[in-house]
Amino acid sequence: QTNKMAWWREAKFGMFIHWGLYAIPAGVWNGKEIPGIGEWIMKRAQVPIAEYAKLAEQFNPVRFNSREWVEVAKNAGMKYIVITAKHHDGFCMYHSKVSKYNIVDATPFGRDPMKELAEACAEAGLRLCFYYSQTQDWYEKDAVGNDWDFPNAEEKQFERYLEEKVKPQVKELLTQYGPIGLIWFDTPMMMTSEQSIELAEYVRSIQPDCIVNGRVGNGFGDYVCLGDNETPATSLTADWETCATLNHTWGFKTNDHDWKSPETIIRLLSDIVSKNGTYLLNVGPTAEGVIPEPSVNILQEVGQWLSRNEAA
Ligand code: JFZ
Repeated sequence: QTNKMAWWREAKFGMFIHWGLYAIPAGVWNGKEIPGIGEWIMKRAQVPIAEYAKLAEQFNPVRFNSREWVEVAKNAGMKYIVITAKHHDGFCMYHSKVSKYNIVDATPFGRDPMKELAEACAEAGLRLCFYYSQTQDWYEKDAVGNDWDFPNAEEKQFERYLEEKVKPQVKELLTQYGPIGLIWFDTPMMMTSEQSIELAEYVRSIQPDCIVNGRVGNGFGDYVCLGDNETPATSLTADWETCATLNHTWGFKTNDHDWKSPETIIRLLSDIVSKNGTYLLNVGPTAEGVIPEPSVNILQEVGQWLSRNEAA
């Protein structure tokens, strides 16, 4: 346990990447602006699966370059990357045999960005980690969250979804891309203690050194996850991480231009690190596969400050 946490305790600073089909509408559905975080647009606008899935047919991020993304993270002083392998919308951003609803089989792009990122991370010495939404999956009847396509909650077999989709996909993520630093689960909601333990143990059974974050649920992760930009008043004895956005959304939104300043980010980073925490800072690439320029600029300034102060 102590051993496998060592790299993460030293890392202090990581890049969170929210990237998926939601980058296409980017906060606007049928010409209407949908309030809230961009990656929740399917739920917020109650978009039927049949309609949302059409986004896949036009997802072609030809400007995606894994080396460029890893460069941005590395130059910012970040030591690991956590990217959305599957967010709440259920669309897999990697090549899955468990679900055809994935970036290789369902888009004109046809490439597996996780393979490319795994290579680029290995070259640059960064740890690759995966975000995986284990409870909410708006593409599945048996998962949690989509009550517009699936109004009959009594028919839901959550356990079946865990066995037939979550576990097989977690296994894919832990066997197709080399060593994975951590799996970042999210919004445990109805997960029971037994289910949380089992999922965490399942990860460990495949890659014993893979860290499991706190949102696997019920306190069974390897460290505590705080909310968006939340920092405790004092240092904690437990390992902890704050995940945070640079503007007000995780997934890309065309109309969110309210960026934090580099000074603010530097202050937050210093505060978090001084309290023994880790800062997981988000970027939301566009549907073309580009990290928005304001994000790149902020991160570059943070990295320059770090190297000037030799704090990296
Ligand atoms: C969740 C997701 O719903 C969201 O889309 C994004 O991926 C984010 C990183 O995680 O949202 C949460 C969940 C929990 C808290 C905050 C945002 N929390 O505990 O403060």
